[in-house]
Amino acid sequence: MLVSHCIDPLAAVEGKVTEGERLSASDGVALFESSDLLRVGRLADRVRRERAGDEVYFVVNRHINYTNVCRNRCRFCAFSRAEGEAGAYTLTVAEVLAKAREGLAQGATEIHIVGGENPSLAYESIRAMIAGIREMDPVVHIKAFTASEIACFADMERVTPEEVLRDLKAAGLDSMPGGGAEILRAEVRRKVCPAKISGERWLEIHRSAHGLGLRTNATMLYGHVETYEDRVDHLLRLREAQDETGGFQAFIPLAFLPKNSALSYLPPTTGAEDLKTMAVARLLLDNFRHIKAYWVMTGLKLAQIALFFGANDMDGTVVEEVISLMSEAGHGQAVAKSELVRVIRDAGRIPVERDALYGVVRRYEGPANVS
Ligand code: V47
Repeated sequence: MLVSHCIDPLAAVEGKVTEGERLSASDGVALFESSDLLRVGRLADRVRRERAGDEVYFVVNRHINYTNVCRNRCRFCAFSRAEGEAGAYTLTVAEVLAKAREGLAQGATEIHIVGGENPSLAYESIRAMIAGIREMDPVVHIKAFTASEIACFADMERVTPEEVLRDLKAAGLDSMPGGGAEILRAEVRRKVCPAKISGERWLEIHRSAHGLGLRTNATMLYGHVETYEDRVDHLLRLREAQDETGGFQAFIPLAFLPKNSALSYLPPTTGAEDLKTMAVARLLLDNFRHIKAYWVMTGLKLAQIALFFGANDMDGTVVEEVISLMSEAGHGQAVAKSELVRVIRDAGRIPVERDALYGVVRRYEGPANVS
């Protein structure tokens, strides 16, 4: 037994998965180091089927990126600008509300708002965006502001992030997206996002949100300077936080898009790497139900294949997303609901339009017409 595990490190991992045993950091590294993509994928697919079934979720949503002015200037980011620099923009509250209104008219059940950390943007405007959307629609789900934006608002207002979250929740905030996590380890953050909040603070703010009853997501930006050990450390820290709070809804791996960033000399990730990362996330994050293939970053075709590597969610219709646009991701900004349904069906799975909290809006069983 011992000998076969030495020759074949994946055999031990497969044994643990079969026994329902939690995977360790070294198991995670062994999975990443394996070049047997289909074997890793098959394992993740098995776990996905057991934990999340054959339904694949998507949401009709509208992303709004309200400003690209950012005090952090992370090296991986092609989106951010300094104040006054060519291309810098900050939407007015009225412009944000107009985009939200447009989203609602198109049937969005979730409005997803993120932006740069712009200290010149008054907190009153931030609050007014949330309160304005809530006034416009009492039920639409407002998912807004990464932990690092929340930390920026707290700094500006000289209050704690928890106080900011409490106040935004009172204004209408429902949940937080998973951005800003990057790679949680300090050594990596020093290299790619030295001015951003620490990994510990990111986790602390998510814990605070969970304590207030706000669900959140978690991301991992991979494929830049980090090692497999760094990715595994990141995933295990998320797993530990989830053990404590249970407040994370979904995990979203984000493949680094190098174009137009300060790290543009790095090559983009490959399809094999993207699929393996998806699979390892499914296997290590045994307490996350939903693993999302965010098609805006990878393209719809690879996101569909990710459904065989552990993913059970394809995010949504999106409409406009400036972060990937500035990185020239080239996969488009919007996809029709009918196209998401077609892609999911073609993968042999059941498309389910969900709301932001994974409540079922519509289950597409059989060859129904999609409108
Ligand atoms: O925090 C920035 C990442 C994130 C690049 O919670 C980049 O449902 C790739 O978090 N290449 C924002 N990624 C997007 C995000 C997100 C997206 C979809 C759904 C959810 C959710 C969250 O994008 C940033 C950063 O980690 N990012 N630059 C880049 N060049």
